[in-house]
This record gives sequence, C-alpha cells and structure tokens, in this order.
Amino acid sequence: MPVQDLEKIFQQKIDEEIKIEPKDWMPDAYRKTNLRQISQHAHSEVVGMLPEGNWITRAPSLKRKLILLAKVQDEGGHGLYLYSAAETLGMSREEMINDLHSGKAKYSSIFNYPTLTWADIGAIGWLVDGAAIMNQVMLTRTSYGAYARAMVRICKEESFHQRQGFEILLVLSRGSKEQKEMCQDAINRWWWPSLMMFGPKDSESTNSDQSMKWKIKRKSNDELRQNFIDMIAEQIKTLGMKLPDDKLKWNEERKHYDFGEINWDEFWQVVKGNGPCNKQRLDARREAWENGEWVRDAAAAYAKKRAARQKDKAA
Ligand code: BYC
Repeated sequence: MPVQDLEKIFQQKIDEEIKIEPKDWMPDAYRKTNLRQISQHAHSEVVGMLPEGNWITRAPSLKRKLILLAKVQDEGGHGLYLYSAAETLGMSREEMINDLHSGKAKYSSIFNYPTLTWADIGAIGWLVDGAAIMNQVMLTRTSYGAYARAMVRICKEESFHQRQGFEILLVLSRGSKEQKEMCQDAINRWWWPSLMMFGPKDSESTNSDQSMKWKIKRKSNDELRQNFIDMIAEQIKTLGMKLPDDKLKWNEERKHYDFGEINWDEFWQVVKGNGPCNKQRLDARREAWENGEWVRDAAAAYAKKRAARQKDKAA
C-alpha cells in the first residue's frame, strides 16, 4: 500500500479515537516519540524507587515499613509494565537501559532531590505521586494502546500512594512542634520541584504540538500544572500548612489559583544532570545492573535448557 494511504488510515484511527496497536502501521516519528516518552516514564518509575527506598529501613513503625515497602515495589512493577509497553515499539529493554546508564535517555527531574527526613516520604506520596496521577489520568486516554492500558492499572496504584503520603503528613501536622516543622519543611522543599515535573512551559515545550496532534498528550504541560496547583492549594488547608509561594492566590476571574514564577534555570540544570543527586541516582542504577548480571545470566541459561528439553520431547 502506498505510504499516503497508510498515513490516511493512521490519521483516521487517531481522529476516530481508535487505539494504535503494535502491529499497525505508524509514522516513524510517532513510534519514536512514544518510545522516548514511554521509556523515559519507565526509567522514572525505577529511578523513583531510590529516594523512597532510602527510608525503608528507617520507617518509624512496622506498619509504615510495610506500606512503604509495598509502595516501592509497586513503582518497580510500573517500570516493568512500561518497559514491556515500550518494547512493543521495537527497542529491547537492554538498549533502553543502556540509554539510561549512558545519560542519553532522561528520567523525571524530581528524583534528583534528596529525602532528608521521614516527612519527605509523606511529601513525595502527596505531591510527587499527586503530580504523576494528574499527568497519568490523561495518559489512560493516550492514542497508543499498550501505553494507555498500562496507565489504567498504574493510576489505581498511584491513588493509594497519594493517600498514604497525605496521611503521613496529616499525622505529622497534628503532632509535636518538631513534627509540624518537619512537615512544613518537607512541603517547602518538594513543592517547586513537583511543579517542574509537568515539564517546561508550553511555549518552551518542543514536543507538545506534535504530541497533542497525535493525541499522545491530551492536555498541555501548563494546563496539567494549573490543575495540580488548584487541587493542592485546597488540600493543604486540611493539613493547616502553607505552600511556599507568596503569590499563590485564588483568581476569581480565571477560576484558578495564580502562582509565582518557577525557577526554570534550576529545572534545566537538573535535567542536564547537575541536580543534587543525579550522579548518585545513576551510579545506583548502574551498580544494580552490574550486580544483577548473574541473575539475568542464570535466567537466560534456564530458559535455554527448558527450550532444548521441550524440543527433545516434541521430537
Ligand atoms: N524531567 O517537549 P516537552 C512516578 C524533557 S514516576 C526531566 O514538554 P514532553 C513515581 C522532555 O523529555 C512518573 N525531563 O516533553 C515513581 C523533553 O526532552 P527530550 C513520571 C523533562 O515529553 C516513583 C524536554 O524536556 N511520569 O510517578 O512532550 C516514586 C522538553 O519537554 C521533564 C512520567 O514520566 C522532567 N520533569 O512532555 C513516586 C510521565 N519534563 O525527551 C512516583 C510521562 C520535560 O525531547 N511523560 N522534560 O530530550 C510525560 O507525560 C511527558 O514526557 C512530560 C514532558 C509531560 C513529562
């Protein structure tokens, strides 16, 4: 079939809200954009295990430890669904992981900040998972089928994560003077980086126009960021804490909260690898990959033996 006809069929599917599936014809740039976004999303989930994993041994009670352990495992699972979804676009998991380790592939800027106190675990659940859900609910309707389906399950788990984070902060906000201060300090440190998770302003977003046309993205970076601010500005009232932004104010005309300027220089520095923990995060991932080599080798050898046995049996 001539390429023009294939393009027409592809566009018709996008227009009619029919999901694009792995074996369908798709423009090369559509494949590449999805591969870039899904693999970077997978890397974010896996690198995102590190800041919270840091607190598993120091959680303040057995119950908190169990919850955190389950949450961190969930994030690992999200990474695995997403690597599988990305593999359907024709790149192996090993290649994707090599790109992460070499610095070629990005992962979310947010995971390059340190977790200094227990309250950070609450702030991550509430703000970081909260921002992630805002973005991922949109992605349950993304045009690439395998990505959209992975998002449905991920969103269910993320809402539990967000609630557990909020509940950690709620307990601290009703605790001693020190606990209240710890809660406020964590909110102060995680607020601006969580707004950066949505990506650059629309006017600076290089991929948005095309991704919106292909319905990979359904809402712009600024629109999602605004929705998130509106939600959190209300939720924080229950905590009796403050968001660290003097300009945060309800705008009756816009029916949204106004907010202060994001430090975009900091954002790009972190994206380029110069954040507080970038080196530590990538070193930890490389080390885990090297230490896991024997497991991968053993699994591959076992699979080979099993296949040979089955072939013998069949003969
Ligand atoms: N950090 O044109 P733009 C989780 C890059 S994990 C780093 O707007 P796009 C969790 C962007 O890649 C959930 N880089 O891009 C896990 C692009 O560079 P390239 C994480 C960023 O793709 C554990 C350039 O800037 N969620 O929930 O149209 C524990 C220009 O940007 C960032 C996802 O990964 C950033 N924040 O839109 C707890 C969601 N922002 O690639 C929680 C999936 C932008 O052209 N991803 N860049 O070299 C997306 O929805 C989109 O990729 C984004 C950016 C909205 C993030």
